Amino acid sequence: MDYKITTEEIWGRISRGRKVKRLTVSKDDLSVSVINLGATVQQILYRGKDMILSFPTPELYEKFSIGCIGATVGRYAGRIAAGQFSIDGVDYQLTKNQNGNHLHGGQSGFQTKLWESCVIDDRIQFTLFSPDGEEGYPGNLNVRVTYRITEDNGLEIAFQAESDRDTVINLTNHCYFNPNGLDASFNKLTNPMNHDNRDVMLTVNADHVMELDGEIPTGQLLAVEGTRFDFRTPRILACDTDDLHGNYDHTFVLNPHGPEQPVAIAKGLKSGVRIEFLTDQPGVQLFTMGNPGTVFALEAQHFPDSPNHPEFPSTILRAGDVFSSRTVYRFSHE
Ligand code: FUC
Repeated sequence: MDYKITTEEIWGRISRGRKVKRLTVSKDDLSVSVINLGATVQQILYRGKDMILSFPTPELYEKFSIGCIGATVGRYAGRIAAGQFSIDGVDYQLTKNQNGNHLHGGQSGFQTKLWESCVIDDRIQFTLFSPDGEEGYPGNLNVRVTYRITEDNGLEIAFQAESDRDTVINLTNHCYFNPNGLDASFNKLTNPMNHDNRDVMLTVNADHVMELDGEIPTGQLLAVEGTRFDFRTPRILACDTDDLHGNYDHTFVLNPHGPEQPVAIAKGLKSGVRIEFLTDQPGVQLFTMGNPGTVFALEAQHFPDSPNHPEFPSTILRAGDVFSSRTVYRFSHE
């Protein structure tokens, strides 16, 4: 095996003197650094180029945890309307942490936690215990996130979770990409001239996006045909700087696909780098950020507010069952 765990270091400290660990794994053209704060992907270097947005210190990850930069988001990634749902007639009230709704697991979502880490062969594994009642969720929950570099320059992310009571779960990774490469400092974002998604072509294998009422899905699906959501053939990912609504924060309903079939492809026109997204999840949330749309997240996950939409694939995790999902970011070059 020619992979290498090249570094395992104490990267710095956050509040209450807590230490943040950083681990790096390298193989072929890919080098990936992860930190135990939020089980976060802190850096992806492909052929020496930075593919994701990152902060240079752990303090910044703690301070701006709202952006979930590179992080593992949970228990429920995305929104749950009014923070309410029921399972088998039992009502639950979650914390309402955004515009009267529950977002990304609440104030103390998984992205804010210090996870336990260990190295198993060529994998880096993070584990977290979330107690019964945390943020209003039922069940003592054990979560595992495992990172591995595949044989073909992919970063594989495997999620697993188990609860001792029936609960809901929706886990995702929240990397912000630009296949043309980013400077390894968030500060560069303040200069809009630095990066531009006009140089990024995106393809998403989805005939529909979710209709929204405010920020919450109505349950209706909208055909992408003839809209700015039609990424079924490669389309420039850019937002119109004159239009505040030019950014994306929308759920794409993925067309049926096999686990080894990319659901989305992003191509950097300047760099010739291609990122293929593979997942077993039913949707991706496209979220663009910066001016103009400097970086984008494609969060592979279940649909927002699924616990209140019986017509959506279920996000219920039954006591004793194992939740598992897998997402891969695969890099190649022209
Ligand atoms: C996405 C969005 C949210 C939020 C977050 C950081 O999941 O749906 O609106 O801003 O990312």
